[in-house]
Amino acid sequence: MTTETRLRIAMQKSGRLSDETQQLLKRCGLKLNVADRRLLAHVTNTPIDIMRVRSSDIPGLVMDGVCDLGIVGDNTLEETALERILLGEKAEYVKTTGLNFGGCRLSLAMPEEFEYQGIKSLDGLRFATTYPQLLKRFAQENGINIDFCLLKGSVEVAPRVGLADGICDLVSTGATLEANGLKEVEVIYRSKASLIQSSTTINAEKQAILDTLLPRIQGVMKAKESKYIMLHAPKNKIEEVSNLMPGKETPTVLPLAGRDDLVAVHVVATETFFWETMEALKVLGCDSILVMPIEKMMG
Ligand code: PRT
Repeated sequence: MTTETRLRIAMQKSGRLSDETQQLLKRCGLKLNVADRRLLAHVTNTPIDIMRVRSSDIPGLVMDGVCDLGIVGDNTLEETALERILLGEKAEYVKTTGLNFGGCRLSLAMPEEFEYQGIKSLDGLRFATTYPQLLKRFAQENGINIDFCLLKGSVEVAPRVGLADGICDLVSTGATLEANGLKEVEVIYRSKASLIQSSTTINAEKQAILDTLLPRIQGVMKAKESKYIMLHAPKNKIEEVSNLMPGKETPTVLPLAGRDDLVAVHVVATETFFWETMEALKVLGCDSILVMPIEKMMG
């Protein structure tokens, strides 16, 4: 158990996950100044330090207990865990909560002209990748032999320069593959950012900080996915209106001053609120329909 009383969180210094991670921590009420170039940023209103590092270093820092928490893509986490297991190093961590950003997939992609006829047609081929462990696991699970060459960047140029037959890389929109004359043939892993926790026991002071922080993180995530909906509805259509509302919350029905025929309906929708639902509500005689973002949520 450590004697340190400030909770330490590892996050990506700069890159695809850094802005969203910073916003998440700020929305949890943490005041942090990450404008400077320091590796360790102090949160000024809570005993928390933020360690700003490369994404690929985050899992190891948490697994070794150097940081208590980390925010990292599942792809990096799983790759590091597999590699550490192979090397006989510590690979334990607790996945505290999935976060709703950083979504992508790790895919196998081949040149456009390649005739793909199922996984077996990849047998014996060579792939350029930053994720050799996830690639090897996929090959083993599917009973094929795959060779790989390790590249830390510009993976997509490998087939064109004769370094590999195909690639195994992260994809989000697919634009990079298309721009390089490649087509996605198999998704081997789906990833999002996650909050991970060290499996090392922490002291009571740190535990108390963690107990405050975790519900806040979950609250911010829940709020991000939810919408607050307000509308005016005919009094005799309340049940039909409620049935159209996405999510599981029971609507609040309020009287409207001077109107016996109309009521105000307020509801928190936890699923996507589509234009089609708004149109269906209009058909039922609803108007003044407002859909608003929610900043924070608890309970
Ligand atoms: O630099 P550092 O060591 O911190 O890590 P990194 O090089 O992995 O950083 P970064 O910022 O590129 O990625 C951080 C994390 O963001 C990844 O580990 C994923 O969890 C997540 N993520 C989400 C992505 C993408 N989407 C993504 N599209 N990471 C990389 N890409 C790249 C991909 O490698 C390819 O080059 O984007 C390109 C493809 O994008 P599309 O939209 O054209 O398909």
